[in-house]
Amino acid sequence: MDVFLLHDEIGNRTRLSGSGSTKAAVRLSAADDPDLDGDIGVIEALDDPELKRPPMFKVILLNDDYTPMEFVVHILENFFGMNREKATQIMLVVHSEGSAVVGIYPRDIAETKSEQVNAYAQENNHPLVSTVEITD
Ligand code: TYC
Repeated sequence: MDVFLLHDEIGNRTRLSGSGSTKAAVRLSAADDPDLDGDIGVIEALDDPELKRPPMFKVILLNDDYTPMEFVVHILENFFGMNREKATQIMLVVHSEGSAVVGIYPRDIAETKSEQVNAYAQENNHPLVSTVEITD
């Protein structure tokens, strides 16, 4: 349930329920207060504490001395949807910096991708490893 604040012209604030996220002008009726009949108030939607965004997780690719560059590019194309140019650029970042974030996903997807990459590298006898970390 969303919560709203109704601001009337004399500074009173009333909590209301409803949905939406923008402010709206409302014409106050005599039922609210005869003195304010016809006046304009403003409804402000508050953040709903029950609707927090889920945490997101980074998949991080680690450098090593043995995995062929072309295999890393293949991984980035096939598991992370990068085109050849982007995959090559990110592979070179991992190679020179030691690691790079290659995707950000909800926890289950990040963990599944990381596990799939690690299993695929092992099947192909390469030491390539990815890890998962929560975003800041
Ligand atoms: N450092 C590897 C090499 O020189 C290439 C490499 C890049 C390996 C990225 C892993 O995640 C990696 N062949």
